[in-house]
Amino acid sequence: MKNNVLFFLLGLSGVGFAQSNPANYDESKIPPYTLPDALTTLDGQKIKRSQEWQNTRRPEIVQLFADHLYGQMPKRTVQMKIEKKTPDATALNGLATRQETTISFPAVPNSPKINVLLYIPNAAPKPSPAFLALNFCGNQCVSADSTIPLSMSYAPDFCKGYINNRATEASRASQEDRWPLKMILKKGFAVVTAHYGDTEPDFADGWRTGLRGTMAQALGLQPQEWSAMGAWAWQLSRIMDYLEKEPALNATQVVVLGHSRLGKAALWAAANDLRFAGVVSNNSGEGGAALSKREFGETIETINKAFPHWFVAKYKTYNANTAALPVDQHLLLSLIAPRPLYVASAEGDRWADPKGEFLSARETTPVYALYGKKGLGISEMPPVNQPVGQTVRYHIRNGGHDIKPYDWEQYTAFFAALWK
Ligand code: GTR
Repeated sequence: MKNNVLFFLLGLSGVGFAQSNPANYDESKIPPYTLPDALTTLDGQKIKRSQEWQNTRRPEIVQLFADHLYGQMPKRTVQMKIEKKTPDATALNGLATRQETTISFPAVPNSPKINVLLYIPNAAPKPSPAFLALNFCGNQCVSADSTIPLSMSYAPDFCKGYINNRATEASRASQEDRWPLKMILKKGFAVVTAHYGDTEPDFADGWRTGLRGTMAQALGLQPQEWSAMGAWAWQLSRIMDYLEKEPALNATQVVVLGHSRLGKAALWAAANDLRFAGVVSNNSGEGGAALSKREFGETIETINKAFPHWFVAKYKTYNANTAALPVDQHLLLSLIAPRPLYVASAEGDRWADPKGEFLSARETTPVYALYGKKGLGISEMPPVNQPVGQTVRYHIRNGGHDIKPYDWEQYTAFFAALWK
């Protein structure tokens, strides 16, 4: 079994990765830590107004995360080609119009193609708000709809119906329980997805054949100047470039959503791209919503050893020294302000540190207050299955590391109430 998968399974089981220090799940053993103040700049300036946040502290924090975790995002753009297939207005028993669109970069040899799958609600008023979320196992995994082309991209060993990491017909609908399409569409939201493997295969040297290797010259970035998380965040923004031209969608109401590693990527995408009108972090854990300095469950060391390509080399210098890290994830979440942000945990997902995800979301309160927006509004974790908060919202549901219909029920209700 490939190392990555072993650690993944250990992670999912909540069993600490058998690293030099087994995972800590005891609150009393959390080392003392100090969180960097969101409203104090590196040179000690106190931020009191939203304009100061936007002009000074916010860009400083984006650069800190680029330097220490996710890498630089390309400044150069590359010409995109958008090829739309003929839509099928009878999809999902007439509930939706299915649109398949391929994004490519013809000027760059061997560059990735991003195959985007959209389901647009037929009954809802147009243009529709949308959830944009990458998938782990190919577009065909989200639905039994047999007309969805099988992904040709690499998928991790945990994807069912794959042989040697390549899709077979048996992979169809393999993760449909994570995609309650009918419920989401009936709430009036479109669903937009693409396979994260289209941009960079998720293994240590996947960058060689992925975006970071094939487009290095075109984008003006060496592969090691950024990370797989940055590549998947870049993929989300390129899809957003396309959605801005999709008349059936309201491009000012696109929520970027991610589960687990794809939640980490979604947060980094929204930190860099203000076109995402809302963000959902579902069990994103270490390097996502959870505070690293708690060293609870998965740690910087364990994630860097299991997935060295997810973050830049600099992040590995904090493996045994989280105190030296000049940021923590509450600052990443603060970059979403003043946009609506939903952070969700699962009671059985100790590896992701639910309390660390809650505390991180809570610490965004002063930043949202600069804009007159309310955050979670409570200091202690809420009971299971009782969502809390206003512009920043949080829930911890029962069950394990996953994205379930309960989660989607809360997300659709949250954004429907904001945008009704
Ligand atoms: C685990 C990893 C977590 C999370 C998870 C997932 O192996 O340790 O950080 O990303 O994979 O993506 O499902």
